[in-house]
Amino acid sequence: MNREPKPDFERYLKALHCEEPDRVPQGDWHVDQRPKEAFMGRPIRTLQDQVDFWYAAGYDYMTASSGILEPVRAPEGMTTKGDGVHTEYGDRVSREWAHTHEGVMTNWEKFETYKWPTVDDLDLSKWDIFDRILPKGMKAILLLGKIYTPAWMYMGAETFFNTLETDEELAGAIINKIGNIQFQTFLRVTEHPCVGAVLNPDDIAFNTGLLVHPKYLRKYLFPWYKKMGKICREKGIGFIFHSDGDCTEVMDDLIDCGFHAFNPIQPNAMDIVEVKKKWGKKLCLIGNINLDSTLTLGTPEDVRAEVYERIRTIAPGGGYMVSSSNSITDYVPVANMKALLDATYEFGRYPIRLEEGGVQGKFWTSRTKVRKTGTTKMETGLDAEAYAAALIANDIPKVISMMRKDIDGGTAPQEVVSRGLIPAITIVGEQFQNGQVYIPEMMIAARAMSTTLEHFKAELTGKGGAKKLGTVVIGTVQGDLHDIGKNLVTMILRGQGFQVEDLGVSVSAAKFVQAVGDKKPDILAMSALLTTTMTEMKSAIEGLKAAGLRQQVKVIVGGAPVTPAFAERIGADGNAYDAPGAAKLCKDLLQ
Ligand code: B1M
Repeated sequence: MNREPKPDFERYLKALHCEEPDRVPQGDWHVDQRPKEAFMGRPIRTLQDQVDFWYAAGYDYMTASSGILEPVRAPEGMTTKGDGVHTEYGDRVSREWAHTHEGVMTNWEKFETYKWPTVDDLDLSKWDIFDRILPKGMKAILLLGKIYTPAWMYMGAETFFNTLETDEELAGAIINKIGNIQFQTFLRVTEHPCVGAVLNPDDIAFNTGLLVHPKYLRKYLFPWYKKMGKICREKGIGFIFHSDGDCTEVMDDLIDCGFHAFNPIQPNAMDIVEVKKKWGKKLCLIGNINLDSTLTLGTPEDVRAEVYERIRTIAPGGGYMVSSSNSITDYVPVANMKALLDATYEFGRYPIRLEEGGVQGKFWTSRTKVRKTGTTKMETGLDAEAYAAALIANDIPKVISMMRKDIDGGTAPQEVVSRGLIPAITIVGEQFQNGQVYIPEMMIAARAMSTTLEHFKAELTGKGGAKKLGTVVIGTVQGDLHDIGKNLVTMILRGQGFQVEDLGVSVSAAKFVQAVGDKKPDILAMSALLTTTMTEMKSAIEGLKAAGLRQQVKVIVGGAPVTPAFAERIGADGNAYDAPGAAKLCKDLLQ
C-alpha cells in the first residue's frame, strides 16, 4: 500500500486520552532488528537509521530505551546466551539473560556491597541527537528499563520469589533501590523536548494472572509509578504501562498510578472486549494482535482480518491503538508486519463504520485459560487442609511433626504421604489454579514437601517402602530460554515424589534423545513458551523414533502456547496446562 508517512504525535496523544483522532495510530513499542532491516531493505546501524525506520513504517514516534540498569541482563557473566540478534545500534550480538535460579544479589551483604550505578553514569547524548534529528510531528517514546523485572533478574527468579516470602524487606529494598535509579533516569531524560511519552515495560503477570501477590506490587512498585505518573500528567507527557499476561487484578491500580494506556492485552490472557467495557473510558488500550498465532503462523490476509476486527470492535469512541500482543519479534514475517501497518492505515480512519465480517481471514483461537473455582474436597482420613496450610507457610517443622504424629498414631509412612501430603500439595495446586495463591507460595510449598519427603526418606524407603512414582527427564526446548514454568513443574514433580533430571533451557532434540537413551526415564517432559520453538518438540519425538526409543518412554509437552491438539498432532502422550496438571498427567500415564 502506498502510504505517505505523516507523523503526528498529537494523534497519538489524543488516542492516549481516549479521544478519537483522525485515525487509529500504530502502537508498537519494540520491533526487533531483523524485521526492521527486512522492512527497510538495508542495515540499521545508526540513530538516524532507527529514526528512518519508524518514520517510513508510519509511526508517529520512535522508541528508545535509556537506562543505567540495562546490564542487569548480563551481570558478572551469569547469563544464558540466546539466539536473538539485536541492539539499539544494530550490532549483531546474541542476547543474554540472567539465570533464574540464583542471581548476583541473594542476600543483604551482596545488596549492600553491590556497585550500584548512579544517575551520573547516564549517557544522555542520544537524546540530544533525537532532539535535533526527529522529523516534524514526530516524538520519541522513552522506554524506561523496568523496576520489578530487574529486581528478580538481579536475584534470580526463584530466589526473588522465595525472598518475598522469607525476607520481604530485602526484596523490597532491592525494588526500591531500582525504583529510585529509574526515577532519577526518568527525570533526566524527560527534560529533553523530543520526549513525548514514557513507556514502562515491566512484566508483572503471566497467562493465568499476576506472578506475585498484588500486595507486594502495591507496597513497593506502584508508588514509583505514581510519582512518575504525576510528573507526566503535569508535563503533558504520555505514560504507558506494558505488561504481558493477565493483569486484571491490578487494572484499577494502574489507573490510579496515572497511566494513560495499557499494552499489550495478550488475547490468551485477557479478553480485550471485556477490558474495553470495564476500563476503556479511563485507559487507552494498545495491542492485542495475536503474536502467538496470527502474526507468526498466519498469512497477511489473516493479519488484515484481525486488525479489521479489532478496529471494528475496540476503536470506535477512541482509546485504541493497533499493535502486536507483545512486540514485533525476530520471527514475525515481514509480510505480516507490513499487513499490520497497512491494515491499520486502511481501516483506521475515523469515524469508524466497519461491518461485522467485512474482511475474511483465518481466526486463530487462543488457548483459553484454565481457571478453577474452589478446591476438591478430599476425604482421606488425614488433615490434608492443615498439611496444605503448613506447606504454604513453609513451616517445615510443623509438617514434620504432623507427619510424625500420624505415623505414631498407626498410619504407615507411605500412607501419610498418599493420604496427607499428596492431597495437601494438590490443594495448593488447585489454589494456584484458581488464583488464590501465586507462584512464590506454590514454589515454597513444593520445596517444603520435597524437604519433608527427604526427612522421612529412611522410613519411606524401609520395609514396604514408598512406591517410587517414577523418573522424569525435563527441559525447555532449543531456542527457548523461558524456564520459570519448567522449574515450577520440576518442583511440583519432585514434591510429589518423582525423581527429576532437569536438562535446563535451550535443549536440543539430540540432547533429549541422548538423555532418554542414557537415563531411561519413565517420562520425557518438554516445555516451550514460544510459538516458534514448539516445533522442536516434534523433532525430539522424531529423534526418539529414529533411535528406536519411542516405545520405552512417555512424552509430555507443555508451556503456554502448547495445546492438546498440538500434542496429539506431534505424537506426544499428553499435554498439561499448568504445573499441578503436569504432575497429575505424569501420575495418570504411569498407572
Ligand atoms: Co518472554 N515471551 N520472551 N521472556 N515472556 C512470553 C512467553 C510471551 C507469551 C509474551 C507475550 O506474547 N506477550 C512471548 C511469546 C509469544 C509466543 O511466541 N507465543 C514472549 C516473547 C515474545 C519473548 C521474546 C522473543 C521477546 C523478545 O526478545 N522480543 C524473548 C525470547 C527469548 C528466548 O527464549 N529465546 C523473551 C524473553 C523473556 C525473558 C528472558 C525476559 C523472560 C524469561 C525469563 C525466564 O524464564 N528465565 C520472559 C518472560 C518472563 C515472559 C513472560 C512475561 C512470563 C513467562 C513466565 O515465566 N511465566 C511471558 C508472558 C506470558 O506468559 N503471558 C513471556 C510464569 C510461569 C510460571 O508460567 O512459563 O507459562 P509459564 O508456565 C506455566 C504453564 O505454561 C505450564 O506450567 C506453568 C504454570 O503452572 N508449563 C508446563 C510450563 N511448562 C510446562 C511443561 C509441561 C506442562 C506444563 O509439561 C512438560
